[in-house]
Amino acid sequence: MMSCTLLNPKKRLFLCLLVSLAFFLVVDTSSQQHLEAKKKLMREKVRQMFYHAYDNYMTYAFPHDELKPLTKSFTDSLSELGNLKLEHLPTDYNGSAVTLVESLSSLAILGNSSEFEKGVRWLSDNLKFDIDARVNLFECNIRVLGGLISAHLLAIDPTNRLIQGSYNNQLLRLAEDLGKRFLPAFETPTGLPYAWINLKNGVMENETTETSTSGCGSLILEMGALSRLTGDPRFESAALRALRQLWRMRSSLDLLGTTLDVVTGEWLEYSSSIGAGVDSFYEYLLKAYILFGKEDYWQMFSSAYLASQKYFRHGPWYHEANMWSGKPTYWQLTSLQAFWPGLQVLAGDIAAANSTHREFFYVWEKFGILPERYLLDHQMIHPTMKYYPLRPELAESTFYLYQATKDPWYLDVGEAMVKSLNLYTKVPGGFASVRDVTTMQLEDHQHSFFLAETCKYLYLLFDDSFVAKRNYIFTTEGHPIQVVSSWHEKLPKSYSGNWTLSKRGAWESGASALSLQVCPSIALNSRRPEQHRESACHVPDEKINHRCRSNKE
Ligand code: DMJ
Repeated sequence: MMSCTLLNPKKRLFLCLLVSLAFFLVVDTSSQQHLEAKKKLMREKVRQMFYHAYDNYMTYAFPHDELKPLTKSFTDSLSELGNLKLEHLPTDYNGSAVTLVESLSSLAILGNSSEFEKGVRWLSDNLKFDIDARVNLFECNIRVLGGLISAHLLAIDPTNRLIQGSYNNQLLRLAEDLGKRFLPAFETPTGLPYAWINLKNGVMENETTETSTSGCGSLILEMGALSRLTGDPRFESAALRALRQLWRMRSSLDLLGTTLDVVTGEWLEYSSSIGAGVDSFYEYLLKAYILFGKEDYWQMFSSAYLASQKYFRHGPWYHEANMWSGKPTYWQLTSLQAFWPGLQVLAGDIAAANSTHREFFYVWEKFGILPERYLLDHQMIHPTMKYYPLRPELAESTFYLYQATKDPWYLDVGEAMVKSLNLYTKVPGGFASVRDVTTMQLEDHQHSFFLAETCKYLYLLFDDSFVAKRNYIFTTEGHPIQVVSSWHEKLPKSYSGNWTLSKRGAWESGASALSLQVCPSIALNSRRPEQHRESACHVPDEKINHRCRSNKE
């Protein structure tokens, strides 16, 4: 080959540039090919995980609610959630197939139309809610109502081709039946719903009046969607009334407590956080704004979000704080908090999301899996809450961050998580929860959210074709609901360019909900233009594309 040095300087420069360009192109193409090969391999691994969990459930637990993978038996969690002992259930009660309901949207994402259709047919013929069981409203809403609504929307979407025969809205009818059974829970002086409801008999005598912020503040996506689909406004207005009441009860710092009384409307637990008992309240404010385009949701979210950044955030960590004084209460990481970076991605606060996610992954790596609680002030695991019940939150945030940044580091995180899950939690009968992450002792329970969320988010991390095609938001239980302009009352005031484009009627054109990122600073400035408040958002990234690799960056 001719050497560059034999040519005149101009030609030499040109040739050298050409050679370097070719070199970089080859390197780039091969690293791209490497990335694609890795994604393919990983999505197959996650697919196998899903089917290992699903097939074992179908073999040993269906039509009961959840699988006990160590003993290859079942548990009826829907009624267990209601503290109802199995022996007190009606003798003909065979469970509500919660894991099947929760698996439908994942089956759709995996493209398994025949299993999806089989599930829909079975549920249409057999699922009944006329049972004397006391269930938790929040859990039943996010798992069963949300699972049914999402599967119904997927079933009627002609582009999915999930149902070959006829489908006559059976899942929607079931959802409507369940939604009506929820309504008596909202008949309180405050409009805040009871945490527990008997599906057959309504609110039971001497029912507890205590509930949590997430328990009554995370119903609007499912119940709002149910109203839009059935034309019956009662579901959405009950959930919205409860949400507004909750918001009215906030402190002057825009903080909410964790537990409250639905009859008196008084706070019972003043310690406030982004974790257990509150988490999905924040999530639903932003997602309701995206799904329904109501400015109110945005105003509530932006104020609540800024307060969370002001009073809970300490570097990348989030401690708890007293809702009245804003003073720190507990310095602990709870595993549910790991959803927060995903929410921050939706809100456009990617730099903050990145740094918090990194710390959570650090704790995951330290123990091999994420413990339920980790004491930040002592840098040690909580003495009793050492368990890991196959939770999805870190996988969820990893998926969102990869979507936002395309930084391959997040694929490595997903790969490490898949490896740990297979190493520590896979057993012949499915996937088992971990009782103690310091010994990896297992517990006989495969929660339905492992199929609804953990496997789904890991799969979407390595294969995002489902979200690339259409515009979805995911409920707190990971069930996709398509964002459609006809559900929007009016164009939101603060929106990004992509939002405007999408509003031109081309929801199908490829914009994903992730491209609808909006920033609180915009809304705040437009709300009170006279008073500029510093937003926690948009901390300028030192590196382009947010490709930070260390905490310092
Ligand atoms: C899920 O049921 C939902 O994500 C809920 O919002 C809280 N977390 C569990 C799984 O960890």
